Amino acid sequence: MDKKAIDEDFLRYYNRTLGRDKQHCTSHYLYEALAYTVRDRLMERWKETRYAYEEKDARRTCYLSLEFLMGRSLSNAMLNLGITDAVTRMLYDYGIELEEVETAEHDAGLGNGGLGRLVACFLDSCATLQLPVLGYGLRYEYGMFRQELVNGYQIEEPDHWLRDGNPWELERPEYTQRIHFGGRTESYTDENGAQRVRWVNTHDVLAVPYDIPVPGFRNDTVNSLRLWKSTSTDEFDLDEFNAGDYAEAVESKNNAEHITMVLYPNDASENGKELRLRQQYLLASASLKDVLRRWMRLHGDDFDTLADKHCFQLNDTHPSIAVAELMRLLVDENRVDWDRAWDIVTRSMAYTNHTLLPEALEKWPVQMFQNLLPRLLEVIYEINARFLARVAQRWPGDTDRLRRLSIIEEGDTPMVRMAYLAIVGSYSVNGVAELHSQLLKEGLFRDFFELWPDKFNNKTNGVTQRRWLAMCNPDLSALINEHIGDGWVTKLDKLKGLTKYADDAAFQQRWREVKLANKQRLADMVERDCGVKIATSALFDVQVKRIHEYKRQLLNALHVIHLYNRIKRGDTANWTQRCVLVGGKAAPGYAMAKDIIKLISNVAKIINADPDVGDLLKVVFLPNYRVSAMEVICPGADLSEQISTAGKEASGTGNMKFMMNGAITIGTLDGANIEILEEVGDDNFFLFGLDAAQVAETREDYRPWDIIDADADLYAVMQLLKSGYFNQFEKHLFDDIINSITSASDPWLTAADFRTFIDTQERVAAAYRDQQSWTRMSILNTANSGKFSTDRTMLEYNSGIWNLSPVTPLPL
Ligand code: 26Q
Repeated sequence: MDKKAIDEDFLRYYNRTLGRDKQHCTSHYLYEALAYTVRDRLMERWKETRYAYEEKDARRTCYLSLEFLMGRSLSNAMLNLGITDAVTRMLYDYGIELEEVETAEHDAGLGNGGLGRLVACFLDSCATLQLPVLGYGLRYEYGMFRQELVNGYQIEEPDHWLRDGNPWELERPEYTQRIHFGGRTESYTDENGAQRVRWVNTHDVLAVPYDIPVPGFRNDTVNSLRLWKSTSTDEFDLDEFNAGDYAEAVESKNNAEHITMVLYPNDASENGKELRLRQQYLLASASLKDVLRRWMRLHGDDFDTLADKHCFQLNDTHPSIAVAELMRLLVDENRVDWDRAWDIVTRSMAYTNHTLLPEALEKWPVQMFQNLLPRLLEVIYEINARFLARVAQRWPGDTDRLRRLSIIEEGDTPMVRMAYLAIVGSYSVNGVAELHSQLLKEGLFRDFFELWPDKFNNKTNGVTQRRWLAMCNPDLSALINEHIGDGWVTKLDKLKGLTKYADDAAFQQRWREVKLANKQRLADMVERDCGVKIATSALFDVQVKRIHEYKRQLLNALHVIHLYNRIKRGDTANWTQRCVLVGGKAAPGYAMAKDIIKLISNVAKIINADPDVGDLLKVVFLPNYRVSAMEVICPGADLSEQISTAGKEASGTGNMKFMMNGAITIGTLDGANIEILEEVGDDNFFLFGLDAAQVAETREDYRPWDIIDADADLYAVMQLLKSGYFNQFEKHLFDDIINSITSASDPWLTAADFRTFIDTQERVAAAYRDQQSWTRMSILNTANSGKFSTDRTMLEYNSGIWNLSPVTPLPL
């Protein structure tokens, strides 16, 4: 672990393994040599961790998720191993900056946003808490698309992140699994005279696992993330082959490899795509078979204690076909009785919901299931029949309730409701923030709550402070350590100790200096990626997240246009310089989200070029928002925009990253904002807008035109928009946006929250002018962010759902 040993390995990899020399010193090969050097230091610990789990026969959680948004691994591994200093000094002696090497690593962008990043933070915390938690996911060849902006429009470029190889993965062909699709079912009588079903004439593909190490923080634990890649079985379709269609027969190989080719870039459901269902089933089936393989090696075909030793946590409904697949594996393939199998399933599955938007609840056409997974459809029918029989017992004659609760939605196109399958098959159903969990019980899942009140619970999200403070903000970390020690890295509540420095002028000065340096780093990135120069003296006002109407980037844009109007009419007394940064990806098929990007780009272009504006206001759309960009953005932000329509954002986690890094939130009473406000107090949070109940009430009789007519500022903003000022050569470009804001059925109530947003932003501007009091608020935000560590979240999952015991591996 010391500098000398690291140096020797690094040189050996660089010169001998990679065959490079001083002459052609590219950061990519430096990165690769360093990655191997660091990986070596994980390998033994990884093996010892596996042995320790095996030895203890530890109960474990398998976290099933279609997304793992891991970002970069090198700096995280170095931090957790405790070798960042040694590596920095080693490279320094060669005249190399660590940051240059780190940035050569491609993000592992195997997720859309919040849900995928959340589970990555969970894995970090579980390894740090020494909990036996194993991630199961898909090894997409192409991750989240790279976003480019061309003339203000989003262009999607494929993200071939594996092109230069991936030093963090280990292929494990010995654990390959065979996955079935298609075919049909037939019943037969087994040798004991029992009626059974088998699934025949299937088209099979193989799932090959790749393991990725997940190091804990300086504790010798290295957990695993296992990602499946689909490949062909190399069996030719004989009929086709005999018919002379050799090429077509070989082409079917291709189809198998397509399954894990690309991540679906939608953060709300994309309905009906068969390939997506194939992905979901491949993940569920391969992971469960992997668990049963290991189980049978240790316990034979005795499954009695399987549920005592396993929990399967379902990351949203995406992997929820696992409920039916585990039934099929137990009943059909291992001859367990239905009732005993159901007992095992319902004692091992747990489901986390991440959305309140009803349109985002996954449903699959029954017909598609019939074609692709005929046996699973039968299993689902059986689960549903038995479930509805119980409902009928409890509420005799209540056919409407049966219709509402059925896993199968009747209609012209009957559908399988995946959330209902997940709820029926799980012993725990949780939301991701207090408000969200409450609204699930009152709304979306009310009938189920009435049936099983004890299943429902809340687990408020968090983020890992290792990546989101210690790693991404080293200067602030050093300042904190100097005053309260470094205990917060594993016990985030300790940040409370900063409270007593909140009014200390010398500490405030240091705090501002760190923030300024971080703003400079962010400004450099903005200049490099957008060509816009921004002044670090300005208030950095940041909104980065997926582009979605409910997140209301539009409200932000209206505020910007309002500020522009003020500048143009000379209303600039006591002005606070402001730089508004917006970033995020739009789902490629989401036209309105793409329009919003174009609007912000056009507004930015005009404002930034207007000589009347100068440094008073700058607007930037940051392209290609991703994990590694956030690592630069959140340390440099002053103001965190969390302005969703109340009752729509399940939790949010960007809000927590900003808070931890000393940004102050302007936000609605939505998701985890409510809990952030609770922790930090209303003096240190800019609250505005309707709450969830008022939103519901306002929708009843909503007249945006009345609001616009009664508010001169909003009226002026809408006039400027309508005049085509921001789309001079592209008439009608923003008509859809204007119509949505002015529509009585605008679900997001943008106009309704305009006035209080504008007024609150004015309070923000005034507060920023008093740098002392602003710095105090900033310090108090960091100081009170302790609750939002995923260490806390994981301890709550463990005590409330998983019940795992920590396992300490033998020291090396
Ligand atoms: C579903 C079907 C087909 C294709 C795609 C999808 C799909 C993919 C991703 C549906 C939803 C997602 C992602 C949802 C998500 O990220 N939700 C966010 O989860 C965070 C972590 O809990 C919360 O903080 C956010 O509030 C929530 O929006």
